[in-house]
Amino acid sequence: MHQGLVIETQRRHTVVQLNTGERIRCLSKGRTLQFACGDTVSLTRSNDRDGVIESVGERTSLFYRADAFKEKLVASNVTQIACIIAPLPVYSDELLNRWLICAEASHVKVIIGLNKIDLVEAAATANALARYRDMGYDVVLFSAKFNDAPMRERLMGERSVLIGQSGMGKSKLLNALVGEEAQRTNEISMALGSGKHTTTFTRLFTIGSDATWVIDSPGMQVFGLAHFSRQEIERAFPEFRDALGQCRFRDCKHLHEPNCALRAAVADGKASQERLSLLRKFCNEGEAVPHYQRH
Ligand SMILES: Nc1nc2c(ncn2[C@@H]2O[C@H](COP(=O)(O)OP(=O)(O)O)[C@@H](O)[C@H]2O)c(=O)[nH]1
Ligand SMILES: [Mg+2]
Ligand SMILES: [Zn+2]
Repeated sequence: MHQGLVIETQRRHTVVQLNTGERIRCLSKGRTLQFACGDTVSLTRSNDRDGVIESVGERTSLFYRADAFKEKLVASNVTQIACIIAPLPVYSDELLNRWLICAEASHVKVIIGLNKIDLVEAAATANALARYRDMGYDVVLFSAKFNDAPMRERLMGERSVLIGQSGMGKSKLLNALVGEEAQRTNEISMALGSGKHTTTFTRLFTIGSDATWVIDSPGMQVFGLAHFSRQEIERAFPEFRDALGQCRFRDCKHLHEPNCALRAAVADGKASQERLSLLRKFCNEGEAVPHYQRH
């Protein structure tokens, strides 16, 4: 039995890097065994290049999305979620909120990276992000093309996953950090002919010493939060935290109930109506699904 780190997850196979640096293309033993980039796994080798993943080690964190029908693991054992957005193409503010909430509810640090600040349209986007700064989030302005330093600084020493819609510049940032050369050395993907420009799979790169991880993921247009309870979702909104438990009714859904502390927070200007609407929406998603098995 060998131990290794999952560094690439494709639809049909997974690439595991052994401590020796060797890369093994693996199939999973059973359909129920789920893993993601960043997982430590035990595997048996079938030959020089191939193997079978037998089990997954304990995790310090797990970042994944879920709807009523299925769940999709994104990254394991990360210390930080880096949400990457850009002025162009237009990003989805609701998706950004989903990542923020998922990170909070998963107890993983989260930062917002606004890429392409070389574009004139970036000024308006930066202004729109001020409200996230007010909530306490670190909003990092950078340009993967011309100056990645502000982002690089946040990523060094952390184990991060880059999350974002397609076209935001995640792969460009990764290129700037590790160099295209390093990415090309992943001969297993090359052998399978996945050298396309759009990222279709998740892959992990280490920078310098192995302390720094950057995981690049494919663009995500949906991100379900069905695996979190109402309480977990509510607590994931920092600006509403003081108001939690202060509503007149214990089971307040923060809709039309009298003396709702969350609605009062909005009326007092401590929180926005948009975020309260998102809170209600995300809570309903979770409650549509009775119980998810926790990983
Ligand atoms: N102007 C500008 N374009 C960028 C920047 N970063 C990435 N791009 C462009 O945005 C497009 C999408 O980048 P890519 O890294 O593939 O995005 P991904 O889908 O998030 O991985 C490419 O055409 C990049 O050249 C930047 O800082 N400034
Ligand atoms: Mg990409
Ligand atoms: Zn309420």
